Amino acid sequence: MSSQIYRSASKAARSLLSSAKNARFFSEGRTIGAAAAVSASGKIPLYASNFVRSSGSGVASKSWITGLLALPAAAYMIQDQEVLAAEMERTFIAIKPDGVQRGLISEIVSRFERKGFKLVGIKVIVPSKDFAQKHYHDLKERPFFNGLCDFLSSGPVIAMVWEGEGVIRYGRKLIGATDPQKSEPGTIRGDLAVTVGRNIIHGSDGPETAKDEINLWFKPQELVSYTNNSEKWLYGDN
Ligand code: IDP
Ligand code: MG
Repeated sequence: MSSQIYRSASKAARSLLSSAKNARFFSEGRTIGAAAAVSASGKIPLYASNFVRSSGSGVASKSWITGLLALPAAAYMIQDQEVLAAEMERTFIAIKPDGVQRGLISEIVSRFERKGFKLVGIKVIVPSKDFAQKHYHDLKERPFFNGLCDFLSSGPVIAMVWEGEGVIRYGRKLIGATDPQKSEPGTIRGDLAVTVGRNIIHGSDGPETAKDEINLWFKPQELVSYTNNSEKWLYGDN
């Protein structure tokens, strides 16, 4: 086997897997293709989603895919139905009733979108007070808890799940400090809000809360796993 083919295949696989810390298989009709990187011993040690539709529009990965196709059939595998998909980090983001009423939905969505994060779930919901109390359960001892839950349940909220490398921590950076008086200019709260009680947006503060909040607000079938065409321009090691 050509060592050049091996190098380019394993490099592509490494770069993809580095941005996909946890990976899992899933089945979907419209999936991207998957290819196996082949080790020097001829075994098949790992699979990598190549972020290219099986119809083959991906320029970036074309050379190593072509290389793999030239290998003996036993040494590679292209799967259409079952692929290894990169499972990226996800966070829960909500535009609170003040952000919705002030017409800031598109402004906020566009900041996450332009950064390069991917929207995988969105809905308009008026939470009940009971639901708001569940969402803010860790603040139940705070003096503002009751008013906060009244407020969150006072009108439509845009509930969203955003996906991308580092989205939990960086989502908080985009949002800014809890108190808009202390948020840096350039952040959502810094640019668009004035007081802590009306700071327009919520974002999960860590991996555990992200998981819990996504599960509280969304059913699994309301979230969509898909490949965005720009991913090959957003992710990659040099
Ligand atoms: P975070 O939204 O930045 O994560 P948390 O401390 O989790 O901030 O508080 C949740 C929400 O509770 C805040 O976004 C804000 O709307 C509200 N809140 C926090 N501190 C105060 C306060 O001192 N007075 C009134 N509301 C507050
Ligand atoms: Mg919080």
